[in-house]
Amino acid sequence: MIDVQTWQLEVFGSGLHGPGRTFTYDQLRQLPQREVVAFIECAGNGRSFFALQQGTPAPGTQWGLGAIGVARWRGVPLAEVLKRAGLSRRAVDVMPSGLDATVVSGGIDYGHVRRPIPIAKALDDALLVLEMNGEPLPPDHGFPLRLVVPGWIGVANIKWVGQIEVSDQPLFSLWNTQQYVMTGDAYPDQPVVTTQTVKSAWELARGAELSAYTPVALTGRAWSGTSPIHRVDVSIDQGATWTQARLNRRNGAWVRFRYTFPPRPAGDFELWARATDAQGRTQQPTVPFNNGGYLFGAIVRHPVVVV
Ligand SMILES: Nc1nc2c(c(=O)[nH]1)N[C@H]1C(S)=C(S)[C@@H](COP(=O)(O)O)O[C@H]1N2
Ligand SMILES: [Mo]
Repeated sequence: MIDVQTWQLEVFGSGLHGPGRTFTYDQLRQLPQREVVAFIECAGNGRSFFALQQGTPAPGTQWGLGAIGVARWRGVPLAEVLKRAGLSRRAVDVMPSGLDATVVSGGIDYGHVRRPIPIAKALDDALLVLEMNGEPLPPDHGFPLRLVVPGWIGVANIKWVGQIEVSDQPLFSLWNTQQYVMTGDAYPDQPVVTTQTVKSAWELARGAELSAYTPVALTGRAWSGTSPIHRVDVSIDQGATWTQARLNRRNGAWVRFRYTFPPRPAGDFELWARATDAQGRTQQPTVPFNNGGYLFGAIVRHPVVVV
């Protein structure tokens, strides 16, 4: 665990007027604070479905849909810290760096986990958080300081931040060149992964048993990296017919949906939930493959057994 008596945040780089500056933990706590409810979701959430549903496995942790969490985060807007460090109008990229071990692969040391975000996002809603759900950040989630980048993939949300580089040139690290980039036949331009896609998940075990000839109240969650969820539709006949689910009040990061599974005789069924966000992005039956297995946003076929 990092000792806040000796820990300091160091802000430096060519995107600042002067030499930059450091901030102690207490100094950060005295700056203006803001709160946001945001999910942190790994870019690889849902990766196992590239194999399960599309027959094209992607290497890496075979996540189902559990690589996401939502919390209430409180801290200092990154913009406030950058301003006080002497932000220049020439700044283009802002790159926080973690104090966890450097990453060594194939004999090469790639340095600390770090990944740039563009200055526009940095000044918009990126938050240097000190608290999670009303308490100091737990060690696992980045104590003493973490960057929360709402709507962006997990790795943008750097934990245990010790340094922030502000640059007047684009910045590169392992995490926006070799990793977290869309590669494969469908992505000749190899775009860097930034925002999360639209997804939904049932709050139900895969293969759960439902009672025959009985209506069953089911729930799930839907979320999107770029705008609130607008609607969720459900199919239990492989997309032939759809029923609009009811949406609870959203809490800023995801929304719970409700659907009543209708009376059915015994047999195997698949629940399909299809979320659509306010920008009209909607879950599709399949998604093009990418080598990293990122952003699996297709409709997930959730098996249930009526008994
Ligand atoms: N310093 C640092 N920050 C990091 C990581 C890391 O390994 N080191 N992992 C990233 C990835 S890949 C994800 S998905 C999220 C996970 O956040 P959580 O542990 O709070 O769920 O943290 C991100 N921030
Ligand atoms: Mo991740």
